[in-house]
Amino acid sequence: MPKNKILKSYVNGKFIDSRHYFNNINPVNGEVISKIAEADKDIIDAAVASAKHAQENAWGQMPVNDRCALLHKVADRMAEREQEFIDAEIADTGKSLFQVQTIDIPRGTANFRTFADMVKFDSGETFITELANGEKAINYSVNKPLGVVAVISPWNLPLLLATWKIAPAMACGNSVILKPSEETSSTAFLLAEVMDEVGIPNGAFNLILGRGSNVGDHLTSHSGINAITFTGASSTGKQIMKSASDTVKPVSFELGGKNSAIVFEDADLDKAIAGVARSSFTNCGQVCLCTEKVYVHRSIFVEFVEGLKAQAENIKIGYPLEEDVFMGPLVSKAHQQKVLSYYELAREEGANFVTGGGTPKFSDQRQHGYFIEPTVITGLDDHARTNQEEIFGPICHISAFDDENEVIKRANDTEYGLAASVWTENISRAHRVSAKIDVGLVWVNTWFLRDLRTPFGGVKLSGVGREGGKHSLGFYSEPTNICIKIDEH
Ligand code: 6OD
Repeated sequence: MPKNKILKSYVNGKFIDSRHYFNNINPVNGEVISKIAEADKDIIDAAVASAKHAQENAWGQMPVNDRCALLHKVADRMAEREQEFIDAEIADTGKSLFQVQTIDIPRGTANFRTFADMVKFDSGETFITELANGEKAINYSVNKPLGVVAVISPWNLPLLLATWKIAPAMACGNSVILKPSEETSSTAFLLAEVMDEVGIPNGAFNLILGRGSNVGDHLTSHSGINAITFTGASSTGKQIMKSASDTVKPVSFELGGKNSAIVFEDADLDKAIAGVARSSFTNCGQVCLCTEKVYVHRSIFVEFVEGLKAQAENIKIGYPLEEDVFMGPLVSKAHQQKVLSYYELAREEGANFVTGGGTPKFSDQRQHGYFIEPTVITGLDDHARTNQEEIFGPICHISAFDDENEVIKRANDTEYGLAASVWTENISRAHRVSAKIDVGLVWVNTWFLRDLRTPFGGVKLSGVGREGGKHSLGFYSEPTNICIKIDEH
């Protein structure tokens, strides 16, 4: 993306400028990548009005096959412009080419294709009703779109998480207003161009750019928004829930996590060490599913800690396009400061730093970037703040456990409940333990292996509702039950 490029909101089929701009920063070196034209209330109002109009007309009335064919075209055009999406995601986030190529961008197209296919085979429920007094009826349900859905997406997996919500929402016949994180607007802007190019009717997809503090509340409290879907911090989820409450909007939230990995004495140790390194340090720990607490059976504790230390020290940190780089910078200076403040807190709480704990030193432009070391710590109590609060950085704490019931209790001793991973070669133990962990997702001998048809979401502070497969179709539509009496004569 050229440095002087201005990213604009997209409303009713047009890109809209504004009087206020803010800088989009490259986290690798702190330089300005582009400028973002910040939307204001009038632009949001126009987006809501156009989304409603499209939903009631061209988009909402379109036969489902045509709608899905258009969403496939979106995926096809994204694939044609893949390199631009890759470049844009890397520029905004600094994440490695390997990750963007294997996770972020392929999921963008897969999200559209999956939900465009699924919705065609979605059907309502039917019941033949026979009452005790002999009356009969047939009940069936018709799934209708909710109307206008606000999609509020985060900076950690920008395209992946925006499309994870846009695709099913649009497949179900809703219009969408996307508000991406102000840190990562570039792939959202490209997506708006793609929607425009393939002929999505004006208003069916709108993009609002701006800082959450300026535009968020007006959008989430807007009486014309019929539902809100959000992935991000639990604290923001609480705010959105409050602002949505006046008009009792349905919400679907995927929020923070404080995820455990549990490594049993019967695990394949090499696989477990490599797996926990991946679950702790992928995307610099900036995935809500990342592991921050590791429980290892006492009999293999020392060996495990040594192994994870070696893995962490082997991670190459650097430029996203450099060969073998696994970790780029954190997304922003503010986030780097936050994660470093947790490294400091861990020190104050008495942690032993097995490795890491600071920032890598560079003698080129990267010294102005937001890099951080992968960090492994031990020695803290389960109730230390470091072990209770979501850090969202490349750090994990390892502690030893002695038996199964103890570790389940300790893993559940958190306000969060998103994901866990269990490492064991004992199949019964895998089933037994997984079912007892209070989270929405458990991975056994793997991590972040995704099937888009499965329920995805968290419990407790980690979220409200589930998306994925029929759960997404369920959230983005409203069933109307129709009851028809059948007369005997
Ligand atoms: O893979 C997904 O569908 C998903 N919702 C991932 C969420 C990651 C959160 O950081």
